[in-house]
Amino acid sequence: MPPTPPRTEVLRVLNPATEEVVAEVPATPAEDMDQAVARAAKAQAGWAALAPGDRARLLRRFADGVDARLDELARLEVREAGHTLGNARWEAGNARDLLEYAAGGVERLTGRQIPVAGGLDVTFHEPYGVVGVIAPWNFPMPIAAWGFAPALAAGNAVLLKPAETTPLTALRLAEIALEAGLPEGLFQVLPGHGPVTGRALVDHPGVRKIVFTGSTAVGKEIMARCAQQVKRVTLELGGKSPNIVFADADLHKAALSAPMAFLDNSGQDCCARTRILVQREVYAEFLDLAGPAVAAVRVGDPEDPGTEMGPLISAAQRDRVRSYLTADQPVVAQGAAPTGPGFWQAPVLLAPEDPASPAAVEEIFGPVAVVLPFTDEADALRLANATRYGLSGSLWTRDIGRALRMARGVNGGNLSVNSHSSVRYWTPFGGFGESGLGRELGPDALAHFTETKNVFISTED
Ligand code: TXE
Repeated sequence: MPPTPPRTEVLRVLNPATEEVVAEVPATPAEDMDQAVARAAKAQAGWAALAPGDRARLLRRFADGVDARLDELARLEVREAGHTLGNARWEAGNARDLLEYAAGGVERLTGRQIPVAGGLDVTFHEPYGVVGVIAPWNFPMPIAAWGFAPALAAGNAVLLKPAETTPLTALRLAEIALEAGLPEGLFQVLPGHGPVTGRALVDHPGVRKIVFTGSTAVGKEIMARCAQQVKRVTLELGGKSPNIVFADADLHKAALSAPMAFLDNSGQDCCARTRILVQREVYAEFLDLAGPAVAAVRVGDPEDPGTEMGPLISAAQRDRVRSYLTADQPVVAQGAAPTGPGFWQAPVLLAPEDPASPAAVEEIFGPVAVVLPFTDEADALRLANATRYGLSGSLWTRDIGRALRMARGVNGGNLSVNSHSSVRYWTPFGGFGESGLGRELGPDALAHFTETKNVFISTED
């Protein structure tokens, strides 16, 4: 096991728009994991034994508690993550919706009866027991909820480790769960450092499944560590999603929606459409429309209702983004951002000559996209699939045959035609290739938190 790096005992939460300290939260030491898992296991036994309707009722109460505090949660998210207030309200609403959706699935998590000779064969969905959810900072509430809501609904206990920079909404959600009547210990939030608290959660033998959203590098490490115990793992990792615009598309719509398709959440979105591929015949016209739209995006105070884009999460993230903005990259459009305190970065659209340059193939996770021309469908597909990722993608065309051919050809788990929509809590979400493993959300969300057990009952005398 590699040595554990030294870490501070307190997580200092900064407001990314002002750099002011919002809170200081104790980091969970690795030694606390045994106790947390034991408490969770104890609570889980009673939780799994509840009548499904009773479990569903408690989860609905949890959802109601979130709903009643939507504005408070959204404002907390603005302060710890720098999200615009509109986005943060959507995020709190998404956590509520997930809880309601998962509650609706409790009574529908049914097994099957399979025909056999000489008896009866039935399947059961057995909860894992204790599940670990490791959440990122880019959508702290929704992504945590994608794990904890279906996991709880399926009869598990959950230990949630939020990201170092964004523990506050998670802690508040745990309080709301207790107020709603969820048993003590069933849903615990363990703020802490990834390589300490996160690793202890991954390595603990009492935790039978890990759901991780974050970087591909850490995802690979977690998968390797889970393999030591054949621990179940779901990974939602990075993306470098294409936005493919054909000459026959509604060009206005495609070009004017392209900026926010990569700038929403300051580009810190695994589904961000950061590789804009445009058919050569309309390339110049597309840039004439999209370029000014990029420059016009209002970047500033996240609490101002007119703001479209806030700051980046941290100075480290800003520096990482800037490392891609090298002098040799042709800039075709650039916006403006505040100066002074806060982790600001203006929107940038690059037109690299080399489609394999780092900016064109690596996840930047900031307000930066590249635009590249293509000749025909085959060329578009070749460019679209020229990354190790495969999370999302958009296709703009009026030709339904082409839309379907392309949708089947692009390596990506979540594609949209004449739209940039990727995430709906009732449809499956996940990646191809190095974008992840397994699926979240959708009709099978609860089943992903269970083992299928088959039981044969003989009717022979
Ligand atoms: O991610 P990390 P970071 C991508 C994005 C971003 C980059 C780096 O490209 O620029 O990753 O972000 C926990 N064992 N995405 O450094 O480190 C960590 O504490 C167990 C894409 O913040 O992967 C946090 O809770 N856990 C993305 C979570 O993992 C560990 C969302 C994510 O942190 C750990 C975020 C370890 N050894 C970043 N090390 C998406 N898919 O949406 C860290 N963690």
